[in-house]
Amino acid sequence: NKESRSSRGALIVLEGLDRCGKTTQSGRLYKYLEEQGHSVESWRFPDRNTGVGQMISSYLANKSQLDDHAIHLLFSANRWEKRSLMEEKLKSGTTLIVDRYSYSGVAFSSAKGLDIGWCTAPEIGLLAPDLVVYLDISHEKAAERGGYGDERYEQLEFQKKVAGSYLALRDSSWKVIDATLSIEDIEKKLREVVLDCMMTCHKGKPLSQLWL
Ligand code: NYM
Repeated sequence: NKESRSSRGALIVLEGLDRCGKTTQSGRLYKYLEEQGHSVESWRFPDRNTGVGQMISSYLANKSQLDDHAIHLLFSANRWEKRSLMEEKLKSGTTLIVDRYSYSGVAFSSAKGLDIGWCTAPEIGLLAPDLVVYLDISHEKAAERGGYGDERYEQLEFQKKVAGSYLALRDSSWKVIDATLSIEDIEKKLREVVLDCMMTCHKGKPLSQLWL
């Protein structure tokens, strides 16, 4: 019908420290929404499938070295190269669940000591999420979850700094969910805020841009 053709999808972003459970929750949310008959896709950044994504992947695996500014801009470029497709999907009514976005970019790079304003600049003009969900866990608790992998950044002291950066970035519009709850409880809370957001978008909330 006319209404559903003109209504857009929602841009949902999940953020949090490494091992906070984002990937598990994105997967479960995706499955749920799909089963409910929504048009939905599961995305993640970095998107390691592109040329830029492969450079990022090699950096994260410690197989290449890059200046902190250079890798920051690659992460940002990786979002820019997906921007038009993202807009197309949203406008055609598909909801996107995105595992990490610009906030990861700013939080991880500023945790290395880069200026926040400098980190934010290349993100200006990307699509603004309709909802940011922060899965909240302390760096100590996250580290207890089977330990970190071998990737760059997956270290206790660094994650502590990242947590501080996220705290500085958070605003009142973010939905913060306690990531130490059971998988099912988190899933339930997540569904609530997401369905609510999808409804708002469906009713005609316009798409907007970062970083305002
Ligand atoms: N990361 C992720 C950044 O440093 N900047 C970014 O812009 C993004 C999207 O990459 N430790 C970091 C956070 C993670 C790492 O992400 C890889 P994942 O979700 O483990 O694939």
